[in-house]
Amino acid sequence: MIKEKILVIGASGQIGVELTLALRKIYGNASVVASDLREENELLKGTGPYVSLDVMNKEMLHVQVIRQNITQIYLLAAILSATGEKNPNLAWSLNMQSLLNVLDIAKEEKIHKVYWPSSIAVFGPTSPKKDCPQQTVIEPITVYGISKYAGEFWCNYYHQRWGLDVRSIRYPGLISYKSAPGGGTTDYAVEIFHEALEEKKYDCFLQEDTYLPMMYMPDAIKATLELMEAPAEKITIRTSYNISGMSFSPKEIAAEIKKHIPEFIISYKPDYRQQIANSWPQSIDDSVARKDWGWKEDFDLSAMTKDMLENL
Ligand code: VAH
Repeated sequence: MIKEKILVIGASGQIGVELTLALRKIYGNASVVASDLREENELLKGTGPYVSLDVMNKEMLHVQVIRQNITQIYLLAAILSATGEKNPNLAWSLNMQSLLNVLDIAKEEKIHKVYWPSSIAVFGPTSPKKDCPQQTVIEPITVYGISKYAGEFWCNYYHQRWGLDVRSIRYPGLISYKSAPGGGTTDYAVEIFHEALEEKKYDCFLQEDTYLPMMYMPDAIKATLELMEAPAEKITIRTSYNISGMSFSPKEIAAEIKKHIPEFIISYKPDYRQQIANSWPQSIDDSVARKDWGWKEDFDLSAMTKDMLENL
């Protein structure tokens, strides 16, 4: 059996840290090369090899893939929805060129598998708000959503045209205690825990009744690994899979936190991110992922809140 050697690009980010640690548990520390433009995240130090890598430098990336005998690539580097609206050209350039660099090198070096995350941010105001299906009207209004939707079709193209085994998941908003999120509209759902513990209060940048699809990071990591380990013949979606964990509003997560911190109070000061949130679905239909590769979430709002507060 060929020994797998995995390159994680964007390993110091919110998903990258936890995915790198999970992959090292499965494949062994030395078999998972973590890389990022930023310096190594504290949680990764001492757990395996780390290289400084700019995914926009295609030649450098190609050299690393050959030199390290890479057989799988996880590309997690991206500019998210809120930051992307402040710098649309950079968001488009980074989110698209990084993917095109990886897909092209993966084709040339016959990489066994590629993983690239999309997002429920691909859906726009004309998509169904409740139980938004895998296939539906999809008209994103953020640069982040546009880049993720375009990227889905590039993944599908490389699979159809050259047989590249590239797989993808449309993540909901992700909540974790190990690593900070970076520039997303759903980041309030992480900030609120830190503020509740430190300040016993939180000024939320979304309105109280803003329902959004969310997921606890352990479930997102589980889904990613289950998708990547599923037999290729079970994969019927080569753009990107809808998955769902839970949906909640700021009011609901605040009420759940108050069960543990009774004195916690929340106030609402919506900003430009409210318009982004309003354009997304409130809940997602993930029946195709459940059928194709047995997806099922473990955490609901109550279980996540308990686990977050215990670990922070
Ligand atoms: C963002 N956390 O807020 C990301 C996510 C569904 C949202 O893609 O931009």
